[in-house]
Amino acid sequence: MNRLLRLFCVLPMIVLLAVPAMAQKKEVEGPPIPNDPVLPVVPKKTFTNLRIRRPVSITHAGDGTNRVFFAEQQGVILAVPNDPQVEEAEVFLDIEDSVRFNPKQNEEGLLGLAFHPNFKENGEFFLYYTVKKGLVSHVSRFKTKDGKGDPASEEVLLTIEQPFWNHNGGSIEFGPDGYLYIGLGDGGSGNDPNGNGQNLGTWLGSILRIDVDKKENGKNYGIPADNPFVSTKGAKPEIYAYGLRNVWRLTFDRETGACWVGDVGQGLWEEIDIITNGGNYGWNVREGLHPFSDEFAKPGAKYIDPIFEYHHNVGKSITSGFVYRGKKVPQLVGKFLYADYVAGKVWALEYDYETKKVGKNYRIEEPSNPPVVCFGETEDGEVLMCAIFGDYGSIYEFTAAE
Ligand SMILES: [Ca+2]
Repeated sequence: MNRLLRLFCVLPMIVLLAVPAMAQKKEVEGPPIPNDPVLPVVPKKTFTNLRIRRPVSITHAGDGTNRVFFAEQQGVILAVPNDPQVEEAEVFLDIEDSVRFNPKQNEEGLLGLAFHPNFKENGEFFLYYTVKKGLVSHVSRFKTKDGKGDPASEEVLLTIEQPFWNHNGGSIEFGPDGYLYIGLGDGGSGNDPNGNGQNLGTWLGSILRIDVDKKENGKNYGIPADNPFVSTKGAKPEIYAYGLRNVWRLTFDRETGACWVGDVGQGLWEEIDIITNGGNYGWNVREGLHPFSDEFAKPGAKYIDPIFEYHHNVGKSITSGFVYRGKKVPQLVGKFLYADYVAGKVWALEYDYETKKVGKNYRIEEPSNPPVVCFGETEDGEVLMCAIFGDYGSIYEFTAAE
């Protein structure tokens, strides 16, 4: 495969650049394209009166207000009532002047938003963003003032050096244990040139887990006692799992607490992982279920395979979503919603936690082939999906077909 194409087709959000390049290339050779059954579920546009720039994170505050929060990649958080007809959004926080975002290198920006589980009481929320100057990401705590986010309240928890502009990850989510999980990328470029995926001495290529309710050892956070590498010499104690290339979205199943991750592949395979404490998910020794490189392989290392993969002849950049636990669409309950940004396809995957086996991988058809950048959950438990057309996001809800 053409090397330039390999670099281009790996990123969650570079497709605007990648599509013209790919149009001139041969189709990727690979296994037969699966004939996925179609689920009678229809994504329907919602919040159509709003003009939201690139909403790459959608969530709620868990405070009983049932508001929906859209984090625009440029650095603005909008808040609206959970009403599809709403016409105006409130600016909840604006830190655009502090955020590095370049539409031509569009993996940077405000990439993650999570509200503290006790937000209603303490007014704390957390952001992941790339900093205006230099190649650095921050995970920061903010507080509210008069009901809105207060930019002056920022307290930086983590400063993450990023060797390249791409593969910043950027998911932040509170787990059922109350700790903050942070999904990172391998630092970027292509093929993980520095071997960050297999290196426990760097945060890159890992999922981190921190305790935001403690301050220890001169840091603005604590390390959970059962983080897996707290006693490993040379390892970063924040690391919870590693061997990941570019986590493009990490979520928790509200019913089982399982941590689901989509890991964007290099040149051939996109994968879905269920993350366990201390797990090594293989990159860059493995890509999906396949060997990739021996360069940074360590003797005796054990790699956890993804629960599911798809070839680049199906799609080229996974956007992982949620195990649906809403009420509106019974056909979706218990299935894992995800999409491919490049192919504009949406699926719902069956998975059995007991046998640890996937079942059917259902297509959810949407004729516009939406370039899906994220999924979000509302406070009432429904799932929203966002695709970006041009400079603006289109928000979808899921409905049962007539
Ligand atoms: Ca992997």
